[in-house]
Amino acid sequence: MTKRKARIENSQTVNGKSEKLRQFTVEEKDKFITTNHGVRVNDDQNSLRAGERGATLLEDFILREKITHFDHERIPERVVHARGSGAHGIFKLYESQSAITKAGFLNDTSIETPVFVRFSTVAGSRGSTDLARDVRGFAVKFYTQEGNFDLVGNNMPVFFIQDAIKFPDLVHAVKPEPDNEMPQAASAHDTFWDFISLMPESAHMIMWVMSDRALPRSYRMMEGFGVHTFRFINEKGESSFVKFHWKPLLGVHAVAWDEAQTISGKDPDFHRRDLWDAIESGNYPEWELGVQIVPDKDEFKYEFDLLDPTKLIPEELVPVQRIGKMTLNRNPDNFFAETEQAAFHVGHVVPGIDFTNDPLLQGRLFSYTDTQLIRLGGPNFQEIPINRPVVDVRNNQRDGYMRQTINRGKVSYHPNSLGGGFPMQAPASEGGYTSYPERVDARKVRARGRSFFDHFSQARLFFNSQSTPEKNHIADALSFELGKVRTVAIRERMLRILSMIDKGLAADVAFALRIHVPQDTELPVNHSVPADGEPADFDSLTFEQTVSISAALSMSNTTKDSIKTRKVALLAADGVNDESLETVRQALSAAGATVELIAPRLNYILSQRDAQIAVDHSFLTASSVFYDAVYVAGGTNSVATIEADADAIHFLNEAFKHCKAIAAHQSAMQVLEATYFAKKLPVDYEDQTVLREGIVVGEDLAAVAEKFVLAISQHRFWEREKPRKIPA
Ligand code: HDE
Repeated sequence: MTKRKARIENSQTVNGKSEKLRQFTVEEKDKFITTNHGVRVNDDQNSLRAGERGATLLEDFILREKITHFDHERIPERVVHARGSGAHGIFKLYESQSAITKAGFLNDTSIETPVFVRFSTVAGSRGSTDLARDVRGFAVKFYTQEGNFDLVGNNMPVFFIQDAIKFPDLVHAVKPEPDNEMPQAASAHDTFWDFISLMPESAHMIMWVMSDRALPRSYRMMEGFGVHTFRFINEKGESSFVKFHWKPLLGVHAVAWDEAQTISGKDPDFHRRDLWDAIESGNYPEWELGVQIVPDKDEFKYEFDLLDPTKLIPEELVPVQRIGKMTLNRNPDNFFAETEQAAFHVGHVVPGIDFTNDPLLQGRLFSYTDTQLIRLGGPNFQEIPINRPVVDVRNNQRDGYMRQTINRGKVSYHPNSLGGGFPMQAPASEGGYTSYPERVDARKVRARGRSFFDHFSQARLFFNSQSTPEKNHIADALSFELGKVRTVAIRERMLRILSMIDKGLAADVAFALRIHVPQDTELPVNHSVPADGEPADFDSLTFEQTVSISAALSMSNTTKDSIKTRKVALLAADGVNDESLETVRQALSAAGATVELIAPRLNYILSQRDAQIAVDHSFLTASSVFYDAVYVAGGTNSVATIEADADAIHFLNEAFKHCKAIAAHQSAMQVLEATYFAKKLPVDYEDQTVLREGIVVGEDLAAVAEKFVLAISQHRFWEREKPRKIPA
């Protein structure tokens, strides 16, 4: 056994990172206030004054210190991904991957690797809403026994641009416009679509961002992707290409756009709260780590280029193998110290993982350290507790702002004799990182390969793979976004691009905007030129596709077998029938849902049997958009009160509009009849349990509960959205 292997095997601590963080974690219980220099403070209410009504004295070191620290509390927010939420957890491998990678944490199934994960939106500021239509960041720091590996990915498998040099342009275009700093956390404005309509390479990503993937129901219910093709290197030095995936065990689910906008006002922390609450209540979010492996020899086998970050590898061509599971099981103790100061870097790799020449990835390798230097204030950000690896750091780097480590001795250079030659270089057998010796024989050029020029085939693949409601949502999203664009020429240019993806889609959007799809206008010039000359027209750059529909791209094919952690609202008032409330509540809780009772007023309601039943929210503080489903309990008085409550009826109408499962006890039928949707549904509510389009009504409570659970597990009944549109 090599020393490297022994080092890994000897260090199987259960979340060693949390243990290490503990030494920096402070509790205040039973302690006196002190100054930053440890002097106990006798009066934290009054500054030192020249007399009770006199001026404050400069000598008041306690006041000065406190105010000065306060004045410096803010650091720059991340230039992108400013809004985010983090959590600690562990990663456990299912089966050794030693045949393809020598990375220790992917070789030994007995190791639990600590992780810290940060989810984020991209465009908005730190305080912006979680529910913006946007890409979500999905950044994972693995604290492995060979150093930190950061998988800095997104919830979409492709990106807008092919070359890092366009990133500042993309971000400038999507961020609030520079003259008036509007709009916040939104892509629905002229500069974004101006840029996109001139960048045909963004077509595929635009399909993803206009789809419901951009509106996750929860961070816990979204996929993650490494986006770029990376390399795995095994012990023999052999390389294979790898794409990383995170597959959520709860399935991939989204909210409706109208719902997202309401949530943004009623609870802009919706995703943050959801993640926090799930972990606090022991519902630990889980994802499986998946890999798509392409042997080195197959580099040129596909119609797309593996190095092009606007392309994915359809799972039909290369299946995703699930190799391990990540569980998030601890909330941070301090948002700033951990989540805000976490510094991810796509260049943090460990032996066994290497880069490819994807030009976007190559640019990222520069950007991430650079940005931490300004954001965290200097070159020692790796010493901040959340960023420290769990293994020792030894080198000859010294000094700089806020240096923590006290390096002993005279020697800070290598080679040296005065320090005995230490620290010394590690041979590969001892875990020293060696780069894959890829052969490069080329001329320096500023150009892209012709294999990067098919911009529409995979956009079409994505669109064609969607269910009808998903396609409708894409058309609606584009109509909304382009509807917010003021410059007509930009709308027209976008329609021309859409017509290259799908004529029907372009026609739908054109109809909503009441303009024609331009037929004869030239497509935007491709601003990049292939290495071998001028780009031909786009049609001749469309390569024949081997896959025309990919099931994995549609969220309608996701796991729908559980209601675990789903939030269900029970509506009731005084006089509620005890059984009709409790039977359904118990069935939902037993199936893993979180159930909350909502009533006209807070605190409690009195049931038919005179029991005091605790109320979680009133209609004033609750909203249907916080729930996945809603149930109306029975009982004459309760039903009469709910029926007469406009907020309760709005609650139900809105839940219907957002295509959620709705259930009621037969005796609460009159409440449903007071809604808009009762008139719209061709449902026969005779005395039987009905499950149609997600509406369950019945006398038999066990049957109602069972069908309701089934309906909630379907997530949404999108089919009812268009034909049964109601005002709400
Ligand atoms: Fe990032 N990106 N990015 N990015 N990125 C940052 O680093 C950048 C890209 C991603 O939770 C910044 O620490 C460039 C793709 C995530 O802390 C910055 C390019 C993907 C996060 C940066 C890209 C990502 C970032 C801002 C194009 C998906 C949040 C603050 C070449 C694979 C990490 C920071 C966290 C953050 C640069 C494109 C994911 C400025 C130059 C593609 C999840 O360094």
